[in-house]
Amino acid sequence: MVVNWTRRETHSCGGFVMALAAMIFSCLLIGVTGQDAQAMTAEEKSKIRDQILEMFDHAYNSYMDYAYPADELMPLSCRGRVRGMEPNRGDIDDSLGKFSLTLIDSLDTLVLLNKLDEFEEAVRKTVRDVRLDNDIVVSVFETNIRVLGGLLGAHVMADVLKQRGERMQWYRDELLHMAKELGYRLLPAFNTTSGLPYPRVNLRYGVANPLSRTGTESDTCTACAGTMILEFAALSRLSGDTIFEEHARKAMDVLWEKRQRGSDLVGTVINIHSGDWVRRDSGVGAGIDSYYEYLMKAYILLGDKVYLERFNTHYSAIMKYISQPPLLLNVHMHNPTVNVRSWMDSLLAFFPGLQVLRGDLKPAIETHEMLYQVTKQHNFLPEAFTTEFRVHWGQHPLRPEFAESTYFLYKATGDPYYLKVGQSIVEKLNAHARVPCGFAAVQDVRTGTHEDRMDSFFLAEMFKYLYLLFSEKSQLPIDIDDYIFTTEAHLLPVSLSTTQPSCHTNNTEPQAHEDDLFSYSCPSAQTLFPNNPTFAKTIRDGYKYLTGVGRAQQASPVRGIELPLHDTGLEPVEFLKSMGISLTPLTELISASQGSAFQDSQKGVFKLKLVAEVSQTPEHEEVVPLIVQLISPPFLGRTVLTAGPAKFGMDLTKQEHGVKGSIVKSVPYMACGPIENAVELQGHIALALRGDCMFAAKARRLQEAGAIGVIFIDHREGSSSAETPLFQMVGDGEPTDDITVPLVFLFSKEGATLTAALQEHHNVDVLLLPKEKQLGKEKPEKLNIKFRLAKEGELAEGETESTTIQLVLEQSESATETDTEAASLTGDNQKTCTFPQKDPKNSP
Ligand code: DMJ
Repeated sequence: MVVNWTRRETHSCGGFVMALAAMIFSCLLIGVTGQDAQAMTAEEKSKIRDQILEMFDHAYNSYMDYAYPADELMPLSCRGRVRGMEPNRGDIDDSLGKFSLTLIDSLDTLVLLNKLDEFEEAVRKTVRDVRLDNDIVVSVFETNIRVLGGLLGAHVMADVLKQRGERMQWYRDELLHMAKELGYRLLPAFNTTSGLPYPRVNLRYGVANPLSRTGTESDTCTACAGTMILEFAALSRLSGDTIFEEHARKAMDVLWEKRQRGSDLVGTVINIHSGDWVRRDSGVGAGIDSYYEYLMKAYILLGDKVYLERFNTHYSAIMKYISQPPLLLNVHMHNPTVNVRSWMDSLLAFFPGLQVLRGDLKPAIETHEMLYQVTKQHNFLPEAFTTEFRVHWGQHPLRPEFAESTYFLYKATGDPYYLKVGQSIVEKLNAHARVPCGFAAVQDVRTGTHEDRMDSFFLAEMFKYLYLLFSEKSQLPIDIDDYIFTTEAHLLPVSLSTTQPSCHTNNTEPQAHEDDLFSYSCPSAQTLFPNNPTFAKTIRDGYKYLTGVGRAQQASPVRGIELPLHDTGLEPVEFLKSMGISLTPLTELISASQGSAFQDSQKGVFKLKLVAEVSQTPEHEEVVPLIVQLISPPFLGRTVLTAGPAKFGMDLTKQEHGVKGSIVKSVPYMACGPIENAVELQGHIALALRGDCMFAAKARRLQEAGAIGVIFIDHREGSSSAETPLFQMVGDGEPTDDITVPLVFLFSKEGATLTAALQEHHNVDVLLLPKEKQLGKEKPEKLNIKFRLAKEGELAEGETESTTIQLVLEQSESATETDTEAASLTGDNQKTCTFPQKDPKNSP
């Protein structure tokens, strides 16, 4: 179905976007055939749905049986976590307010999973048992998204059930009253000059009170200040009390005002008094994530187009600087072409889901696929992983973001592939996180060890997204398209946009920006990928073996390595360890796959799996600059482009004369699919655009097509070696020894010079070589000083009595080490010394 969502005239605080969420999904969805996953039958889906229900029961009942009324379950010790009675975990404990956190966070999940008796019972318990006035310091952000959001979502559900006349007839808005009480307990946090909230508040004493034990903080994270609007606006509109929406809106206005005007990005940490940025790194993960999410969703929930326009402005900046498909990398907000770290955090896994809401499917599919490959390698997403997909921080607290994006992508594509992804999440949770008293967080995905922790978001979010993934709309107790998910997956009705808002017009108008396809229209999959029902698969295919998992056996990095000492001694292993190389004995790997053949290893030969993880790869490795020198007429070596090297392929520093060849553009230019101009490429150096798939995948393809080298050109507009430090291209996590051609990287400005040359002259010969070997570069001139003995009679009278040495100065451009060597070899009695002559240009 092609539906164009035409430009709509909405007025601040008065728009009507009730059906927006539903429209976005329905207009994105197309019939999908020919994917790389068989469609699931209704029976298969129903089986998995039952499995999810059983898992939820196991988690929820464990909490209720062993932990309630505590905030969280400790699933290894089968008891509740009560703050102050367990070792302090720092910031993580700030979400524990002695208010039965897990119960409140689970309420609307109970409804969605059709556990209506349990819901009614849980609401009674909440109303009866939960106190919100404890003398305890809590995180404003966490309390808002989990507790306030939980109470509001549950109130909305309770109301729906009551209206149907079957259940909850006793309900008198108690949850809404509790939400309002909590709202008032959070409000003191907004008492700052800027309007940005304090990060913590004492539920009983607020912030300023001497008894509050908080209020000394000066900074907060962007997401902490920018993730209040949905809950606070819903509270205002449901209760009729305007104050909440006003405060949350003000905080959003400040963040928008403080964005970096050049890049349109925001930093990670901001000073709540001055509004100055404290940490200027900018990404879409930890510290910022839900600020962007709430801009988009505030528009959907509240119908105020200011939020959408702000979102669109930020989104363009994200796609320009942070999105480096399939990666999302933090950059410096003032200097956004500079990546500030080489790892990603798992919180960014929500981003493909947000991109689906925006209608930008291609990068969503790409990043999601990358994340899926990482989960294949490590079972779960580690909290942080490097751009080479190695574990940077191995913890996994059962976060739901990957399941969330999987659900959104399934809704948008209808591709059963995403059901398979969902199934793998279910299986991995059961296999690696399930324990007798619930589900335990993973302390380190590399070892699979558990942590005594089951965060409330596991029940609030994970089970909602998984259950929805395998359910038909008709199987749900509510029409899910009438609701928007908060960042904690609580359900707020989009009908709130019709409730007269409490707010004043936003005081900061967004800058005018060029509209693109997505700014005001609903981009259908058919518009985006005309007549291509397998678009999702085609996009995914480029990332299939990103981490090496699943590649055919012959490419497996299992090697036999000859180590020189005894076959039983540990010394070689220890020796390699000391070099930072981890080795896993092959015996641990072969029993399942290769059987006994490997067992009969010869004496003195160690058969090992080379994990090839150099444990301490320096963050700032030295990058040897290379050049692309244009040598054919009319350039004749005068045009020299600075290029970056690769960690694989031919090592150009070891080539005496570099590699020479004429350049040919690869078709397709991205080189992520089959190469169509292999005949033309034979024996030439290929030009390929960065993006869509890994450098190694492109290099392999082009090498196979006959290219003798590859020049990759950055796809990010405006990048240049003058502004961005060179980096080394990395492989795809697989051995890259098969790639033998030289590979160099040009930023887009240098790349444009090269492609312009090619367009104008058709035949352009280049030389790829290290910068220091650049042809025709002025070498320091050498001055030869020669000594010789004067011949008899040559000297003036009176100078003959003793042997005289005459110093002859002779400037020679051509003097070389060979000359020197020749001189000494021939026994010439002229003694030659050389030293560099002073650069005439620098002479006074
Ligand atoms: C949840 O509490 C919310 O999704 C929040 O926005 C960040 N992440 C956790 C779960 O990972």
